[in-house]
Amino acid sequence: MRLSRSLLPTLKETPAEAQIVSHRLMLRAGLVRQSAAGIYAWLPAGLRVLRNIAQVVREEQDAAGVQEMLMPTIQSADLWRESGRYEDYGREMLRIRDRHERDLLYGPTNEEMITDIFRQSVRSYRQLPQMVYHIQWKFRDEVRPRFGVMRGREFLMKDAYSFDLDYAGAELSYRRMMLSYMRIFQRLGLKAIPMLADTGPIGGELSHEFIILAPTGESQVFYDAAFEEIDYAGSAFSHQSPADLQRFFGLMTTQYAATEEKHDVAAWDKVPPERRREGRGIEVGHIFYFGTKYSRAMNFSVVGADGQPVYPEMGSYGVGVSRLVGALIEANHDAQGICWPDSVAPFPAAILNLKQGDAACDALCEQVYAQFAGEALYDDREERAGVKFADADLLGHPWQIVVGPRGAALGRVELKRRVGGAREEIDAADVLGRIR
Ligand code: 5CA
Repeated sequence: MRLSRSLLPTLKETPAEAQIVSHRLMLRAGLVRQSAAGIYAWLPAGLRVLRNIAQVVREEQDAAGVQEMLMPTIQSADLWRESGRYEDYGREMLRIRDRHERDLLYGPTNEEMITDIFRQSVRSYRQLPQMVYHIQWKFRDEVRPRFGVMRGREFLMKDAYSFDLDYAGAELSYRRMMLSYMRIFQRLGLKAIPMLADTGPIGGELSHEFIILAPTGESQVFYDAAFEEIDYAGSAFSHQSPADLQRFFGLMTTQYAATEEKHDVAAWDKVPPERRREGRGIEVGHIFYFGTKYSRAMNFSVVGADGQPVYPEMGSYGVGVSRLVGALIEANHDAQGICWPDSVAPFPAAILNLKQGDAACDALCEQVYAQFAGEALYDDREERAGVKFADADLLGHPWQIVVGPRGAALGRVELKRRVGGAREEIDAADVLGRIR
């Protein structure tokens, strides 16, 4: 992308309405713009980050055997009347009426809809177990939308649903999903810890929240650093092996981790002091096992092996995709701006032309830009070097490629790493190879 013709409106001043650092930086770096309370437009650079996060989620869900699909945002109220949640959900639900006076709603979650879809198409025990997911916008009319995309009203969620024939199967699905989540968060460079949680409006018996530490988190959390030492993405655990999943789940539930509401001081005192991690936490994911709550309420059964009806055991599993953009910034920034991890950065590198209009600089920048096939940000504006450096730091590209007249004469550029600030001078032809 050429910055001179990009919708990348950076701000020098700190917007007054933003209370936390990620919200301030998202506005200043031109990632989003608010269009109404808790409702945001995603500008090109912000959308790139959102898509990169969704892609990591997608790859890990696919690897765990979860099938991708896409359900609509608008749902029929009748489905929610079947489960009883149309009344129960309360004022967080955005209710809509169409021209035929039919009651609709903007989906806050999809348990009813997916149960209906399975009810229409799955008849036999032979077709289960199955897991599906989609990445779709949700709407919750939060009382107090705040902190930018962290607690929005319209937000992007990955939600998955599992259908099993019995408790043992449902337990496997739950554990498989938990492993998939730990891999997702590890790939995003986040230390997210699973903590036993309340089930709230989703309902059910078993639930874990995935929480990362950040000073602006909404609740106090406590955990054993042992969680941080496990390599979830490596080959230690396989999704396919029930024994591996059991060992994995054992590790996740025997080490100490709790939110304020579930904190047990006596158990915490037994964790060696050097391994205690304590602070404010942001919830980036939440998983639920709720058995036959929806399959019974909505009368969805399959014919079992013995010819008798079986109500499938279900679970649902959410990741806050748009919230993760904010959470990642909370975890990765400094006084100058954002420090994107390589896995989600909008661009791997920015090319800074320190003397726009100088024939040698312009030519060398074009040569480097061509190496990236458009997938770098070329700062080709007629601006002072200081402005370009400040904007590149604010936007947080993992690499900065600095082209000035002295180096350009020799075909050389300065390569700077955003985190740590290490610099080296290299031949322009070697840039892409060096970054990869
Ligand atoms: N149906 C279940 C699982 S699919 C469900 O809706 N779970 S949830 O309510 O816990 O939401 C899942 C995730 O969405 C949360 O962990 C959080 O990361 C994200 N989320 C929830 N509410 C908001 C919000 N108002 N703004 C941004 N993200 C949100």
